[in-house]
Amino acid sequence: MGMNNTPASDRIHIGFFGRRNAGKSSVLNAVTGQDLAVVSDVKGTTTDPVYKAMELLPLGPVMMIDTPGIDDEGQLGSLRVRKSYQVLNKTDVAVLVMDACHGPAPEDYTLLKKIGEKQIPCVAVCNKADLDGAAGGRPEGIPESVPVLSVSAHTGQGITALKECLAQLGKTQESSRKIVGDLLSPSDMAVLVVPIDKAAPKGRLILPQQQTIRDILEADAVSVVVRENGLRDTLASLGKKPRMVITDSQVFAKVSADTPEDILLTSFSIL
Ligand SMILES: Nc1nc2c(ncn2[C@@H]2O[C@H](COP(=O)(O)OP(=O)(O)O)[C@@H](O)[C@H]2O)c(=O)[nH]1
Ligand SMILES: [Mg+2]
Repeated sequence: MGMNNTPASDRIHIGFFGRRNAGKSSVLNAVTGQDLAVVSDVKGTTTDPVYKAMELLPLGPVMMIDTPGIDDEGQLGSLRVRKSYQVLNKTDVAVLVMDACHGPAPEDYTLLKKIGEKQIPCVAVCNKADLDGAAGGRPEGIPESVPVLSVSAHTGQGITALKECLAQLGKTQESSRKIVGDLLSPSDMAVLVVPIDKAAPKGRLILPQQQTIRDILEADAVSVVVRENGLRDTLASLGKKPRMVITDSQVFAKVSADTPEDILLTSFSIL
């Protein structure tokens, strides 16, 4: 599949959040090098989240999301704030944009708390570092797990560092979604041991087994599926040594006895 037709669900979703006029749209544009989002000094210009699928090097296919301000007021404003918070449900990596001249406001801390609860990897940026009133250093009360960068959407200061940070946060997020794919190289072979006993559902495999097979295929690796009694003969007859054996934990002891020590052994439940 070409990069351009990567489905939205396979893209790392990067959401830009923050108060009105902090420079969310400007920082997003600086990171992408494109004028994707409308920049304006009129507060509340972005009224709906804006999605843009693109390639972001060195990360790969991403979905960039610009959001309305999290401090918008009035009935319409609070609707916009709600829309921004809804974007968090689809966000793999969050960027909190703050104005370095103002520092974090209560809305920023509330958002960081929500991001922490959802365990979304996050980077905070203090934007407008080019201005005289910009504070340097790390603002108080930002969780230690959140890196803080000083950037300027206008001069480009710190934007490369931000891209590298996004790539790193995106990569950890991506590998945490993989089951075994990150342990296998293309054309590696994995042998899956699936007992067909009374406990097995009729006519199908259980979801963890299906997901593991799918993940192995996505890694361009090969899966061989056998029942526990067929493992020893299968391992002996395969032309090449498999990289790993993945078994149902019910038969772990038997499978362990039948698997040579130089082949990795794990179970579906561990994965
Ligand atoms: N000096 C300076 N102004 C900026 C910077 N980034 C954004 N702005 C200005 O701040 C205002 C709000 O920017 P915008 O990106 O629309 O903010 P948003 O509401 O958070 O999306 C605009 O007038 C921008 O030109 C920056 O790095 N330096
Ligand atoms: Mg905006």
